[in-house]
Amino acid sequence: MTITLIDNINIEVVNGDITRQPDCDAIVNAANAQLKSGGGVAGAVHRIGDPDLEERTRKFAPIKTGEAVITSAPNFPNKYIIHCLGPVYGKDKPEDQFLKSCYTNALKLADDNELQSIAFPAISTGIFGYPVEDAAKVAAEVFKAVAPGLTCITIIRMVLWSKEDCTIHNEVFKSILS
Ligand code: AR6
Repeated sequence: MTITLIDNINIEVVNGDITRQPDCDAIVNAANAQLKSGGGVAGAVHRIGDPDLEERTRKFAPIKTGEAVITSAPNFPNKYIIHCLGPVYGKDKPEDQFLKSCYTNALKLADDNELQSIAFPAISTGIFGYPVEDAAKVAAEVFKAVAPGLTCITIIRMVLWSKEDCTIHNEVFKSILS
């Protein structure tokens, strides 16, 4: 599904793998504080990028909840990887503010680096336990709020690993962004 926001910014929702988005300038990693390999997205990203990727992330670690850092993307077709540390649901409160910071900081980094396209996984909704529908609302609200201030980004893609999460994002994004 694609929704066109103001100023020709397209929001896309797709079912797929964040490591297989060759047409995006940057992909986002749902990272851990140490910016190392782990489960889920971080595992998939580092399996492809390491050892070079860990060499690039090392100097930024540890990062704080809600923070985002940008590195090159060794072994990927993308130019950059933006690493975000999402909140652990039930622990890092208020969770919605931390999650909002992740999306806002990642978009700002991408735009400051003059990127046109960025792909996000559903940060915090795996191992960190954030309910998918609530997390989708946070992402959509950030896209709506931040879009008018972006100068370079024209494509923001949400890449959902499961069909069910994709359906939930389609519904939430339609109601907030259409
Ligand atoms: N492409 C897109 N989405 C994916 C992929 C993939 N290849 N793999 C999983 N997902 P998670 P978090 C979905 O756990 O909750 C790690 O161990 C997944 O179904 O990757 O932010 C790190 O080291 C879920 O919907 O990230 C951290 O310690 C979403 O991506 C911790 O987990 C996020 O799941 C971060 O937890």
